[in-house]
Amino acid sequence: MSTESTVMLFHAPQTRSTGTCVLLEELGAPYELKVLNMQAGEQRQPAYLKINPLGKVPAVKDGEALITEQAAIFIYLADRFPQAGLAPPIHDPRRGPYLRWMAYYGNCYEPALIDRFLKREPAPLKTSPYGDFDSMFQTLADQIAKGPYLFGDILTAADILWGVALAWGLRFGLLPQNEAISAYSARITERKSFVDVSARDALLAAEHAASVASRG
Ligand SMILES: N[C@@H](CCC(=O)N[C@@H](CS)C(=O)NCC(=O)O)C(=O)O
Repeated sequence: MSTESTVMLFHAPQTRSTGTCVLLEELGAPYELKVLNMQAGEQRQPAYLKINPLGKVPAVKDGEALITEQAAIFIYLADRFPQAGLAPPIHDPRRGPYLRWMAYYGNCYEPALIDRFLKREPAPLKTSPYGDFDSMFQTLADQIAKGPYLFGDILTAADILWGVALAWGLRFGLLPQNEAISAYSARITERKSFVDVSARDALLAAEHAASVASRG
C-alpha cells in the first residue's frame, strides 16, 4: 500500500473522533472525512453499522484495513506515517512505554471516567479494570509531570490522544485540579492542528443541528 493513498476517517464533530482528525493533521496524512450526523442518529443506521457494529466513531479505512478503537487507530496511523516521527520505533526503549500509555487510555482512564461521569460506584478494587480512580489518575499525573510530553521532549501520537482526551475531562469537570495536567493538555490544544480541527468541527456541528431542526 502506498504511503500516499488516502485514509478514510468516519467522523462526527466534537466527539472522540476529533482527536483522530488532530492526529491525521499532525501526521500530514492524506485523508478524507466521512462525516456522520449523530444528532440525526446516522451512527445507528445499517450503512454505518456495517463499518462499526457498535455504532461508534472513530473508525478508519485504509485500503482493505478497517480499524476501530481510538488506541488501535492512533498506534496504526502513527506507524503508517513514520516520516512524521510520532511513533517510537520497535527498538526504541520508549516503544513499550508508548504502547503502555496507549492501552492505559482505553483500559483504565476511559472506564474510570465513565464511572465518575455517571456517579457510579466502581467495581470492587480487585475487579475494577483501573483499581480506584485516585490511583489511576495519580499514575497518569506522575508520568505527565515529567513533561513537557509523556516521554520528555519528544511529542508522540500518545500525547495527541491524551492531550485531547484530558481537555474533554477538564471541560466536563471530571478531573481533579492538577496544574501539570492542565498545562499538558493546553500544550496540545494550543497547536494549530487542534485549533483548525475544532473550527471545522464547530461548523459541522452547526450544520448538523440546522439539518435536524429543518426536518422538524
Ligand atoms: N471504545 C471506543 C469508544 C468510542 C465512542 O464512545 N465514541 C462515541 C463518540 S464520543 C460514539 O460514537 N457514540 C455514538 C453512539 O454511541 O451513539 C473508542 O475508544 O474508539
